[in-house]
Amino acid sequence: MSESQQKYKMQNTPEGYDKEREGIARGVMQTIEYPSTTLGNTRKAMVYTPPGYFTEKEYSVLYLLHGIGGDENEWYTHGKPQVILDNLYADQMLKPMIVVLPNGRAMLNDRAEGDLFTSDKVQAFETFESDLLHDLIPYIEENYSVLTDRMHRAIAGLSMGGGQSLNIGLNNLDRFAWVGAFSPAPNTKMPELLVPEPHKTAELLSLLWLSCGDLDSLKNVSDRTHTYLSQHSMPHIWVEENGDHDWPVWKNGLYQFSKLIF
Ligand code: FER
Repeated sequence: MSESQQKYKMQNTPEGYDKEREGIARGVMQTIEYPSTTLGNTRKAMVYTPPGYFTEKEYSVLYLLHGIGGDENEWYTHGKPQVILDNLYADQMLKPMIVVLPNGRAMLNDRAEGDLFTSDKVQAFETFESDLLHDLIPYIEENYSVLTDRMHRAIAGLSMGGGQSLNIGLNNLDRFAWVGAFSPAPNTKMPELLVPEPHKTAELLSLLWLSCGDLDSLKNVSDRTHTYLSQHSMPHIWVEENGDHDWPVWKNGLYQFSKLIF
């Protein structure tokens, strides 16, 4: 990872980056179902295949995770990642990638219903590590034309999904070379547990992205992570932007992060 990540200057997100544009090629968003050995049931995810997806080519994969109030539809409903990514393709600013939108609450009833902060529901965001590694990734690799090495696999997410991306990504560097957290939540492990060996992590990781709104009440999680990474000379991109714990920050995170990966 390059030192320049420390001095990263974010380019402004252009006007209309998240607005549907006429006359450009579009990717396809679909809901899939996969067998989960972790939970013993069938689980849903959404999958975005890019414009012109064809199976003679092999694609990188970004796993994009939702927050505590969401499920596999949350990014699609609120973030319109397919619009952001279609626009980036039209401007030739993106490497070809499939984006998988999982349900990160790995429990039998994984709908965002009732009190979302009960311990079993919070625990389910940890259980997801097994579902992702042992069930969803193998399913994607069997059913889509994708590259399967760590350099072509990224994980990013918002809030609880940001915490998951850090916890899972940094704990499985043999599987992920690109990790992004947008406003990571208190499920984020303490930094000395996330990155116990900064030199080793720095050597393996291609990008560690951390961003948060300055009005976000959870910003202490990003602050403590950024402080530790800086103290240990661990290259990463840290973006503190104007905003709250909300979609403008997360969509901007997706826009910026996706341009940098692969
Ligand atoms: C918490 C506050 C917020 C917490 C999780 C969240 C597990 C998650 C917020 C989100 O995903 O938007 O104390 O504890």
